[in-house]
Amino acid sequence: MSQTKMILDLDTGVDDALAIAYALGSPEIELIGITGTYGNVLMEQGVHNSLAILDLLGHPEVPVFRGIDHSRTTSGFEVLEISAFIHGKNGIGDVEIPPSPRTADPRSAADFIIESVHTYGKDLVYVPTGPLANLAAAIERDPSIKTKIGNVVLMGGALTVPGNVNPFTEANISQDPEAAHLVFTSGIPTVMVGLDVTLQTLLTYKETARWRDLQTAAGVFLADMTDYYIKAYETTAPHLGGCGLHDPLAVGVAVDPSLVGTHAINLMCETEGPSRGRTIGDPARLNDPKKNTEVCLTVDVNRFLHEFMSRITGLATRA
Ligand SMILES: [Ca+2]
Repeated sequence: MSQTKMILDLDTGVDDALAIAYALGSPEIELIGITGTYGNVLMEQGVHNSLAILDLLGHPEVPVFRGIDHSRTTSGFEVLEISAFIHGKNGIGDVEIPPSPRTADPRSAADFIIESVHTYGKDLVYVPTGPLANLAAAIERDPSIKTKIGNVVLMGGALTVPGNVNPFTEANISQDPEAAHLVFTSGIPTVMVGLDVTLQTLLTYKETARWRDLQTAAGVFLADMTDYYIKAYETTAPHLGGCGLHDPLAVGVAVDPSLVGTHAINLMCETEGPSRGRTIGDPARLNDPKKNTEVCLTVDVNRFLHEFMSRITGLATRA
């Protein structure tokens, strides 16, 4: 089987960690690298987490790259209190795991993205689950990647539902609306896996108990970390009855697009006024027959949950 090459771009919190596990547990995918961004945690903490999680899950061969650590309109970044509440101070539910003896690759995230697009072309899928800062930087540095890359499947945004930062904007997009606008209007092919679908795919203690029962280091880690996240959801969104599987759904869609139903649209991101950070149709390209973005609006919840559990449980049994 020829494997799709995947780069994950992560602000490694709890659901990012589950996205790593989903990718590593998918035989259709070769995870060729993780690029680091900021959001749930500081970029450096995310890189630290990604290295440690890759080692724990039995894949120390996957390189990790430092990325941009704040938005293009700010001089720095501080983790929001709500992010620390949802993901824990260390980003992975305050669960302690051994730090990796490895360090980040010396190349920058943007350089690795550009290099990978030129090496793998249409066989490469890039999955960002934080702000779109690294991809925006890569497009600015080498615009030729826009037509050469296979696909960009991003977790972020909201089209038919309100945002989760305010009624207009979703957390990842809100971290750098200018970067999101640059990506959406660049012509690069994107699939938006936003709150429209990720708040339909929920995980409960029933599923995490299966991982703990494996009695492997990976199984216990995934269960303890995710339980912290589910507990936070009981406070922040008690009506849901579980935690949202945001980032893993983006990996799931990258592996198998038939899990979702999509709407083709040319998107933009508003950068001014109270609706700053809103992902919405671009009126200037309404009549352009070529649509650059597929927005996920429906998801086969049961089939996704089955894929999620079987892939991650399989990986955690071995690791
Ligand atoms: Ca993320």
